Amino acid sequence: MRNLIAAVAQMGPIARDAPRSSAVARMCTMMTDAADRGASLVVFPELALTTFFPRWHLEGADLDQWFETAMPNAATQPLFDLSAKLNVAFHLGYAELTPQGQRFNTAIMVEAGQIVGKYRKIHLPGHQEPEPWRPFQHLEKRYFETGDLGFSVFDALGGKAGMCICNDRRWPETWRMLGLQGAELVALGYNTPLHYPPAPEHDHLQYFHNALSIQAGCYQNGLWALAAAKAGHEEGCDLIGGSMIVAPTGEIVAQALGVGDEVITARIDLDRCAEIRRNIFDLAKHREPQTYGLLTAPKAG
Ligand code: ING
Repeated sequence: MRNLIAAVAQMGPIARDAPRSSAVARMCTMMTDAADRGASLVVFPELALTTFFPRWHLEGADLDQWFETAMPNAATQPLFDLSAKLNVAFHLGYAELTPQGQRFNTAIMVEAGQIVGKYRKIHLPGHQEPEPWRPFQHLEKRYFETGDLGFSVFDALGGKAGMCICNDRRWPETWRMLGLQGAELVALGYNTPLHYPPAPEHDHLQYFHNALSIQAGCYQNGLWALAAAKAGHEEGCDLIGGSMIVAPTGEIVAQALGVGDEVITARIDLDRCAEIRRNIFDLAKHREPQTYGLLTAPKAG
């Protein structure tokens, strides 16, 4: 049995004018709480250092201020230091501005003070141009490039770990790419508004679609998921909570109750992936990729 206690640290709202230090302080408090409960990993949300800025049309310095040009940096060093002190690995989402001027919605996995995994969001939701009809914007396609690191799996926590970010979780390709590489645990963060302007008739389904996507991904690939929301009423926009830990069977083993800062934990056994991967979803034995050509064919037009 490869048991570990995993934690998901859901974060409540981050105000637009809140310094990164306050978000980091909140995360340090939750990492300490997780460590007190015996956790060896804690997962933080997508873009966890600041408010969800793609909800506004920003240009120039007003946009640049939301990005990290180095990681770790002065603002996040306390988290790296605490992680090393407590011997708790962590997953963190943030906006990355590279030295070459590229912008990505990025997540890292840090173990023993070192970055052991990095992922840049591939499925960018929202729109490129400001759309005034919307009560709030969702300009991820304007502010970020499509991730260029692919879906990768790396050694961490005594097993094989992978990451994705927010909208990625809705796409079965995300989970299958990680499953095909042997991922046993997938860490992810999300910022999901309750109101989806293009289809408001689906607003009441946001929690259901969140769980459906993650549970399906886990079951169909035989892996654990640790999903952390940025939640609550943030700068006039309600974000869903629903942070959860899901087993390879698809069962939700822990779930956040509120929409504020909240740590949930579960004892997970990475060896339980085999119950699925050696049977119903033995990918090597049962997949028929020669029939799946459409899945990777280039988009028409
Ligand atoms: N947020 C949302 C998500 O995929 C969204 C965008 C909301 C898509 C609601 C569909 C419905 O959870 C991010 N940041 O991707």
